[in-house]
This record gives sequence, structure tokens and C-alpha cells, in this order.
Amino acid sequence: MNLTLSPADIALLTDRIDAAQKNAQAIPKLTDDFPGMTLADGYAVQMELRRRWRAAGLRQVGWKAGLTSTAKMLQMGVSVPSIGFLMAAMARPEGSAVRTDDLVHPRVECEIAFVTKDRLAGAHCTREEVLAATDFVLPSLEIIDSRFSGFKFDLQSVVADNGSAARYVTGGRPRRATDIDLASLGVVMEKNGEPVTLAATAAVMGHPADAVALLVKVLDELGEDLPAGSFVMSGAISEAVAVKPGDNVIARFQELGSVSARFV
Ligand code: OOG
Ligand code: MG
Repeated sequence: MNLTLSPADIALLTDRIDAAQKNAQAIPKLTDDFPGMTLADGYAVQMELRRRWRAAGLRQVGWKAGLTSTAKMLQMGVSVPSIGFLMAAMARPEGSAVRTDDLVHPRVECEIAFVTKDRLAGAHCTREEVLAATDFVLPSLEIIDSRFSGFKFDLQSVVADNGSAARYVTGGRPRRATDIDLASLGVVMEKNGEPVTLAATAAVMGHPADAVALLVKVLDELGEDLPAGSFVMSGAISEAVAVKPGDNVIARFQELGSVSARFV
């Protein structure tokens, strides 16, 4: 990957992203000031953010793939999948009240989450390897929150912003990935009792395990692997839905049960 930013610029942009996240304050997308930024530069900022948070004692639980469905690519105008890291502090209990005053403009996505039992690594990771290394899958909601004004960004900026990662909720019934057909599960997301998105899990790259394989390949390019025991979100199955205080969201997954959150 082709890095163009100096270490000082990477530190500066990491400061900006970190502050925008901590203050829940929108900032202009990074390419406004650094138009030559590359995808590698975006990941350099993301990895510096991860390094800082881990150095501060925060615990990483896994990774997320994003922009892995056509619905999301069309919604965001970005057509290349990307990854981000997930920390324990981002988790919220199922059905619990999720605060919005510490977020900029939250949106909710429904995703298949994987928990792994074996290490995955390398530039040629396959769907079959992912399924063999998966302990169980479960339904999840991701609450994304772009730190960029108007929720508008390009690939470089969103990668630097850790793929808009903010909160996540898991629920439902964990299942062995091999006991169900993970590519053909219907998912309905409801907001305040009304269906707002309808899709099937094949919307994620044909099979959600392919999104995990892609994530492993990106990790390989970054010099990382996916350790056993990782929690991995495979990307939104349908478009993200904006939420505000008072909203209730439930996603009902065929075979996996439901997962919900309410917003305050
Ligand atoms: C980027 C993150 C996308 C997904 O599941 O597709 C994502 C964004 O849309 O803000 O998490
Ligand atoms: Mg997501």
C-alpha cells in the first residue's frame, strides 16, 4: 500500500479523529485538507488510533468489515469494502438504552457477527477457512456514527475514522455456522414497530463469510492476523437507518432470533 502522509500528519489526523469521537463533534472529511491521501494513509491513521487506545488500556475484541453490501455502497457512494477495529467499550447490552448524546448522528445496521475459535491469516483466506474457524454466529446491530459532517465521506476518510465504528449490540440465539445456510437468511429491521429494511444475508458479498475472508486479507496487508476468539462483524445486510432519542430498533433474523436496542 502506498503511504504519502508523514508521521507528523498521521499524528495530526489521528488527533482530529480522536477528538471528534470523544467530543461527538462533526469535522470536515480529512481529504478536504489532505487531497492526496491514499487508502494506505487512511489505514495508517486508523492503526495509530488503535495503537493509542490500546496503549491507554482499552481492550480490542475484534474487527468489523464495512461497505460489504450493495445497499451500503449505494447509500454511502463508496464502492470498496473496508475494515475497522472493535473495542470492548463499544459494546452495549441487548435491549438496553443506548445514549445518543455522546454520538454525532447515529445510524443502525443489522449484521451477522462471527466468533472465531481458530486463528485466520493470510492473503488467500477463503469462505471455507472462515467457516471452519468459526465457533458460532449471532445476530447483531451496529450503531455507526461518522465523525464527518453530513455523514459524507470518501474511502480514505472513512477508513481513517475507523469505518464509523461507534457501538454494537449482540443478541438472539448463537448458532453453529455449519448448521444453517448462512447465505440465505431473511432479515427484517423494524424502527418503532414499522419495517424499515428487508434483505437476505446473501446481500453481503454473496455470503457473510466472504466478508470475513476479505477482512482477513486486508489484515494481512496491514501485517496483522485474526486471532482465535475474535468477534467479527461482517457488514450491514441492508442500508443504515438514522435514529434519535425515543426510537426503538429490532432486527429479526431467520434462524438466529432477534436483537434490539432503544435510544435515549
Ligand atoms: C461506513 C461503515 C459501513 C457497514 O456495515 O457497511 C459499515 C459507513 O457507512 O459509515 O459499517
Ligand atoms: Mg457495519
